[in-house]
Amino acid sequence: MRTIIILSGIVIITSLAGCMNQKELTINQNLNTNWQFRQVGAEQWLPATVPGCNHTDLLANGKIEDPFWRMNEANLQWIDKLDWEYKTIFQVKPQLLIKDRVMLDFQGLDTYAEVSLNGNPLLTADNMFRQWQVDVKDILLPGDNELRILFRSPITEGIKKYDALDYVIPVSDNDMAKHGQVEGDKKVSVFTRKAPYHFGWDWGPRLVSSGVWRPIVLKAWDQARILDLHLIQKSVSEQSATLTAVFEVEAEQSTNATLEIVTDGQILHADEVALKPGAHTYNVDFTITNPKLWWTNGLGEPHLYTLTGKLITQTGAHSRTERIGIRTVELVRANDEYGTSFTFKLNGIPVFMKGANYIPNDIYPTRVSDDKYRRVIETARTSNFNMLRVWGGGIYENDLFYDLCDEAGILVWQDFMFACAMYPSDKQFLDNVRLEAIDNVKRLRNHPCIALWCGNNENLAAWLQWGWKKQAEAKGQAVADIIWQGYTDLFHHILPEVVAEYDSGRFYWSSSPSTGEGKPSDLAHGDEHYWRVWHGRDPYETYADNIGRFMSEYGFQSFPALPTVQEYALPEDYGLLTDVMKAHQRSYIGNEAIKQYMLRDYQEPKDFESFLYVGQVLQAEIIRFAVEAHRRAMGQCMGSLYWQINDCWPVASWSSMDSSLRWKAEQYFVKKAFEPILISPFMIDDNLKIYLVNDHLCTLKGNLSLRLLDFNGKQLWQKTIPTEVPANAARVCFETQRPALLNGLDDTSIMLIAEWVENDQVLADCVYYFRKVKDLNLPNPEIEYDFKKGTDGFEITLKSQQLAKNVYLMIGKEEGFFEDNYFDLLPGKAVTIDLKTTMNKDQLEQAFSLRCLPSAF
Ligand code: BMA
Repeated sequence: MRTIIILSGIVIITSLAGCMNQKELTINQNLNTNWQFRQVGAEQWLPATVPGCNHTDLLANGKIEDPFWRMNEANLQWIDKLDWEYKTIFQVKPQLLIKDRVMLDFQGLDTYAEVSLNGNPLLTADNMFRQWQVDVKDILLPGDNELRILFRSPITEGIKKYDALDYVIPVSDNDMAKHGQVEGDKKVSVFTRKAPYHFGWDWGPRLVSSGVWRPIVLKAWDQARILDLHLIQKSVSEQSATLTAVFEVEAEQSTNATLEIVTDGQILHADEVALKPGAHTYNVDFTITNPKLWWTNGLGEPHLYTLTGKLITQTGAHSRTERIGIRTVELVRANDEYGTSFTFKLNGIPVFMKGANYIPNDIYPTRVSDDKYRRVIETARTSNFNMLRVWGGGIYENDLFYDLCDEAGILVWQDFMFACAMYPSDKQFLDNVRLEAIDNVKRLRNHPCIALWCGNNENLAAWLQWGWKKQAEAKGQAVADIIWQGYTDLFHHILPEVVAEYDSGRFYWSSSPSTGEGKPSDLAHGDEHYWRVWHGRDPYETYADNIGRFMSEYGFQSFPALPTVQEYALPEDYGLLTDVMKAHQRSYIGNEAIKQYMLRDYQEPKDFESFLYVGQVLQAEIIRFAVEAHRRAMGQCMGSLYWQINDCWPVASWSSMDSSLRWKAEQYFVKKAFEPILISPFMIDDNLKIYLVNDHLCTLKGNLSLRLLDFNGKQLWQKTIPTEVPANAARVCFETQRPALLNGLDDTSIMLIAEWVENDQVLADCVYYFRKVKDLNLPNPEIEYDFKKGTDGFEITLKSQQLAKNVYLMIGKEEGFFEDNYFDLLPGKAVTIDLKTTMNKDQLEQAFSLRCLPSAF
């Protein structure tokens, strides 16, 4: 390879390539129109949408009812037992037909697919997560071309594989085989490389769909094309970042070409290369001077560079554009006083990870709009997240998801798609997964948001800690051995090898939770899923005593708000134990668990609607308690990802935002609990400590103001404490004994207001109560409010002479977003809340209502 020009920094240069003819070498044609589908054997073809799936096509044709409505899901279990056919007729653009090479690129076929073009068998696919490319130059016709895809039933195919084994692979009850009316209740999900959550989960329906779930594109080119562009950051200093662009180029025959790296229309570097026939890689080194770093949300700007890799030959050019962030991410696992750290360092700085687990946004991922993706990531950003975990029971997300995380400064903990199950151990399965991993690692590795690759979700925990290993051994050591062999092959060899080869430098973690390869989780060494609260029914206060090095899962359920419940239920279904409510609650411990926890802290709500409201407040308080406990332990603990930000259908679940993207109380509470400055009072054995957590990278210097007020606003005690909190640290700033502080005051009707004040500005605050809500003497206040037109809606000013606990502002089914909600309105203090909405004032006055906690009992 001969270097023509060596440059650092962005300067305009004229290369030889600039003089060449730059006609586009490639042409693409998206085959997304004119599709039809039918059940195999049926006469009639019906219109279909591609990308899409058989369920959404049946729905669009009026052949099935809305799967989310009441108990319809149960009636749709026949669909996955059948085979389905899709076809389209397309004409090829003439300029495409004359190209040297023409490929069909199938970016996602779900799952067992047999593809033919003009009657010629083209492809047999068996993995939803892989991409398939097939040469079609010799098969394409000048006029009409017919593409047909036969999708075999994932259940029937799964049963064949299940029956072929002489042992049963352990799989959790998230595979709801019985509910899916599968013969013999066989849990077949693990045999098929298909989104695990399609087979059911403890927050999702069982709707096992089939179809073309990502685009099919005809790709044609002359001479050569860029198959892939990998941008590797080699070193970074304030002065410069050195990078290598690895061009993967497929060439028809030996030819000379120029490879350029271009940004903002300016060439950063150009190399002349001799292309060899076939697919090969060519490295181009380049430098960016004075690089702007990529930072996570809250720490700085997530600066992105848009870089185009250009391949220029004598006859034309092909380019590919990628966005990168200049940053370093390390996962530091070092021995320390607590065990082994689990600390993400961004650009050399240890950063406490704040965020949640993320599941697919719909049981039918193809109908999730770009706008929905935007709103979910915007929720994460405005809720002060800096990390999302793409959990292993869903899908490797669409490019847009990662683009949005790049832009929002949100790191992604990326699981490979394996969850709560053991998997087949045979070579064919493992080879298939290896190719799946390569496809997805290559697709995602340029994104600065990707922080870590993780092998699986809870498979190791299930094997070692849920008793699966023992159960397998009871069937014979050979059975246990073969299952474990499959596990180690996959998670200790194949996946880490793929990461090392295709994305070297990014951390691989074999299982979440664990303390390392093959080692069960404990609080001192790895990441932790803490489920004694909810699944174990332990009091939520135990969060404070069970803090691991990185809390990658913990959660508590609530129902969605009434307008979302109305999307799946009729008034006659309202009740915890009605069939419809039970069908939209998939956790085995059910709706009673919510009630059980509720009655520990609250009186019994007077009706269903009040139950929904109190349930949301309960969930919010519990998760706030957990987040604060984790953040107070900053240093020992360096991450808190609650389970789960979103939903894939309307359901009672652990989500903080429901499937219609309505924020639950939890979302508002975590937003506050994840603020860069947190005040967190914590009482243990009558000893009250007030912590300040500072996520900023500079020392906090100001006053901690403490006041005791009664519920009518009378001040009973006050103290101002000049305080400093070092950068990136948590500190106890005040400590007292409860009896000394309360000094005989009635603790059922007082609260502590804590504020962090810098230069007369309140930068953080909190309200602390000394008793559980059911023991408080809450007033039944009158809340005055008025609306003023704001920029994107209205400003609502609220005021009450007495404490109004957990004020809940509502607009029924109308579209709108309250900037804050479920908050405590302090006596005598006016608060203004922004409501983003397109409603006019009359409509708002019609739709608006509010309530606070005592009205629920
Ligand atoms: C976790 C997850 C999910 C599950 C959630 C709630 O362990 O990994 O499998 O949905 O718990 O039970």
